Amino acid sequence: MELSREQLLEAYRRMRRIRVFEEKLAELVAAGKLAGFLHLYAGEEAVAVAVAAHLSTRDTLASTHRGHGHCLAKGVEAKAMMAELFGRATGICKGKGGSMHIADLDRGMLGANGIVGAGIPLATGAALTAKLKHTGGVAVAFFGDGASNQGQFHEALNLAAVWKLPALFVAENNGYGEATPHEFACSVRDIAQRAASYGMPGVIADGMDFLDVYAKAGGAIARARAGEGPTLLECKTYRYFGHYVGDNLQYRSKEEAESWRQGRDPLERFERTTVGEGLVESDALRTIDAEIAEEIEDAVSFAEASPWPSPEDVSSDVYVSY
Ligand SMILES: Cc1ncc(C[n+]2csc(CCOP(=O)(O)OP(=O)(O)O)c2C)c(N)n1
Ligand SMILES: [Mg+2]
Repeated sequence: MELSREQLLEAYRRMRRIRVFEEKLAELVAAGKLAGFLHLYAGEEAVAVAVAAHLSTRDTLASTHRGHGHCLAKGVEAKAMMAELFGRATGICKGKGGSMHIADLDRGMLGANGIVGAGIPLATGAALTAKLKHTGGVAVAFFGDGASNQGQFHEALNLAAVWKLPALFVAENNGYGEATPHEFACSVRDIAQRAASYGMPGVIADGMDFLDVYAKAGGAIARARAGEGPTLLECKTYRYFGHYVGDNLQYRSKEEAESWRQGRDPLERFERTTVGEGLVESDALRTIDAEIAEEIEDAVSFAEASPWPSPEDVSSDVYVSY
């Protein structure tokens, strides 16, 4: 095992943080305490955390409308994200971004994005910057199966391959774009097949398995850092909640949802393997569970007690001036 006990515990902590953060948001919406359009990442935790485990702050990441998991995996503070979702002045974007526009440039988190597929060319641009400036950094784009049918996916992958950019394209294939099944909208079974059109490797990982994603993302990122160009990594995964909080889920069966959870849940599976192989102790995981439960409760209290942005600040931090 290439990962140390500490690294494994940190990976579990991040996956647990995402799970509890997302479940808390669903609860807050149901209780009428939180408004706005939320797309939850629960079920897909292993993808973001395993990819981000290979990244440091010199590396950049572009996210999606389902971006909380990517932000937390990249190290954005849960407290500042929660305040952002509550629209408070203490939020990571001072309450002006909200769920779909969380960004934290100090941590290389280029932003969630309300436009499906728009993170792909942004990450490609960041990879070009890294290459031209010789930063040694890698840029990662996360996007869904639906986004892989967008024009910008194809344009960006082509250019990234032509220019041999240090980029990783992570397709999170959760089987649906809103209520449309992947098979209905996509010309190939595996999104990874599309890599062949652009002369880059196409790799498939089990997105419910942290260790599988970690190994495959690691190979692709090492390749990118070595100047050998981009990779398309498709992670087969599933979102536990609906497309957005409030989705009635009529387009998929309970059996289907259960078949992705039973024995495959990314946190349970991580625990089974790592505890089973004697790499971490279950007590250590339970301590993390308790710490995360408290951290998320504290984040909510912090957000609820935080001030609203003041009307005088309505036009500050909205435009970038050069
Ligand atoms: C350009 C654009 N088209 C349509 C939408 C509406 N929309 C929001 S999310 C979504 C589905 C995206 O599916 P996928 O890429 O598979 O991501 P997932 O929601 O499954 O994570 C759509 C069509 C949008 N936000 N932007
Ligand atoms: Mg999808």
